[in-house]
Amino acid sequence: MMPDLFLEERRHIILSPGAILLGGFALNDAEKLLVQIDHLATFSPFRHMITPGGKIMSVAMLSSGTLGWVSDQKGYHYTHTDPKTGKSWPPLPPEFLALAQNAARSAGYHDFKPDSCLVNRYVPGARLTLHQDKDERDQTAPIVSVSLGLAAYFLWGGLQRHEHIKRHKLFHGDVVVWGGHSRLAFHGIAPLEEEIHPLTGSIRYNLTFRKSG
Ligand code: MD3
Ligand code: FE
Repeated sequence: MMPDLFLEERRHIILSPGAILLGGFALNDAEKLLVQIDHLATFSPFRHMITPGGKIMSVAMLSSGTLGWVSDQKGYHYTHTDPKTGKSWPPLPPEFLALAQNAARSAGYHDFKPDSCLVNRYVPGARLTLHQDKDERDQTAPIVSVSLGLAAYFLWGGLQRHEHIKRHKLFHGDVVVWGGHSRLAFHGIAPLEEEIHPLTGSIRYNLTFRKSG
């Protein structure tokens, strides 16, 4: 019999240097995470932000934590208050924080202290074009991402936009810890396919935990 330890390890895959896939890491927590997302949305509703170029994003977003990521005509930045409500972003739910810290620890980051969780909501056709995450003050901290609901193709390249793009399908419950060399890689999400997930219907959610301030 194969010891469980090895079954666990087989799900830890290095996608690229510094990027560790923890396959199914959030599966047991998924339903309570989805309840928390609905709860957060009653405080800070999902909205389609405007890119600095004036386009409406196809992905709807909200934030929680002391800082929230915002895009508007002025650019990308982090704010303490939700521009839509004028109030603080809702605090990070303890379940969110525990999951993010456990995932980071499994990937070797023992003192990950995220202050922000961006929740992205995709419907079929929604996508995220190639970009880098470089609005965070401390870029040595990893980013932890959690995929829920419909699966999507994650696309990523190198440190320059023109580099070869690889793709990997991210499924419900998958967690990826992006640190080291992968932290500033170009990445995006291909247009979501038309499918139905038993827990979320035609929706994909992605949580990204960051140390932003
Ligand atoms: C690779 N979100 O919110 S998560 C984003 O699925 C974002 O919604 C995507 O890219 C989503 O900025 C992808 C995976 C992810 C997050 C951050 C990264 C991959 C990353 C930072 C550096 C490299
Ligand atoms: Fe990103």
